Amino acid sequence: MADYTEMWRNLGLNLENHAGLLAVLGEGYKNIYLSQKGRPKGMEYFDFVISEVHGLRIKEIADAKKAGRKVVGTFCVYVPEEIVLAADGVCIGLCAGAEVGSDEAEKFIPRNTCALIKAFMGFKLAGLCPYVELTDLIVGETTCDGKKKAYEIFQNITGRVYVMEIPNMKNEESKKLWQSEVVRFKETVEAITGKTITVENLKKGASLVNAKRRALQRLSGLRASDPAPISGLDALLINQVSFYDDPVRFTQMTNKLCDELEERVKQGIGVAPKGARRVLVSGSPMAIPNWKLHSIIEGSGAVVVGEESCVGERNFRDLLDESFSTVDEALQKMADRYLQIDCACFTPNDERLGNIKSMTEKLHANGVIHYALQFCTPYMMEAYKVEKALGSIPFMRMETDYSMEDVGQLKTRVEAFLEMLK
Ligand code: BJ8
Repeated sequence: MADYTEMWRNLGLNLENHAGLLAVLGEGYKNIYLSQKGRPKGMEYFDFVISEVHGLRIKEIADAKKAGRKVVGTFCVYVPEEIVLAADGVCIGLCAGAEVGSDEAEKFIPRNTCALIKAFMGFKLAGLCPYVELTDLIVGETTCDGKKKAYEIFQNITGRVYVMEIPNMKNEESKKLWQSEVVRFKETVEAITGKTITVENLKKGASLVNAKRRALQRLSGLRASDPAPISGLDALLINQVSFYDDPVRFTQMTNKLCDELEERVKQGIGVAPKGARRVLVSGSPMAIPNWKLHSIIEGSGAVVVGEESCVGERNFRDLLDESFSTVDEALQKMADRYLQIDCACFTPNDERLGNIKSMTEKLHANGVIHYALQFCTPYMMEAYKVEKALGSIPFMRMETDYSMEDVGQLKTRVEAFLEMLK
């Protein structure tokens, strides 16, 4: 990696702590990722992205900013990326998946807050997140209570938080509210970027994001094969990278990897033997570098074949209908597309139950592990309905955080669960 110290200093990072973070991340990646056997060659690109996640990618975004482009940070898959791209903005995910800066975060938010919220606050407060420092606008949303209230504090800290109001139900009144929120977001992005969003650039944005979704759908489809041509860990990583990377390059590299996976499927090459136990992971999102559950499952000899999660299927399941001819029509279609997302913040949320069942069937999963971050009430609560809906399909509920303290205990539980799948 080149020397980016000057760039990090200019961004106001805490250089000493940041060096420590990169060292831990590098070591963790080596142990969890690079030790896997039989990885596809196409993963080299994603290894490179990770090695440069605070380096080259940050430089690219900083260069884009110098060239006049605006940077929009998001925390949720309800935020329409197409609008940001239509205004020639750069859209990046800001969720964090490591236990960092918790002491700092706990000065502002309660101890018993979900790890994802604590981490994004902690990364900023400890001076460890170059992405947040590059943003011109940080988009929050009214999903769970923890996020909603944390954004108020994040606004005090950063001064550039904008919150989209996401309804809790999907009735006609809620739809109207959401449509008006999509319009308000478009106007906000226009104001920040100084660019008028036209139907032509919305078409361009829609086609970029749909191409990315199609590549991820293709990857997901290939994981249905037995033997699985790619590990769950690698597929999770690709989904995590989709929130950071340049969308055109990401799509190209994911499709290239899928070409290789298709070849593997034809030749019966897999990362685990044919007949290995197959697990679907469902629930709270896993932001980078949260690889904990996948590494436990795959370290126990099974393979993760899908993620029913926002860092996974929920992010790319639905395409945007590109057959619009006016800005209003595009925003309408966008509102419809995004409101289909089945986050547990909605009530009722029965679509999610059907989606989990159909993923289990399509991906030939032998069982489902429902993953909720501790204190993530929406997903913890919804686990009950998921278990009921799955009927006789083996199911395990797991609640954890980003710490490594419970790994031994979780491993024992996962191994016992996998025994049942035989
Ligand atoms: S659409 S899942 S990205 S809100 S894990 S912070 S829910 S307490 S992240 Fe999410 Fe959008 Fe929904 Fe997806 Fe709260 Fe739960 Fe923490 Fe969460």
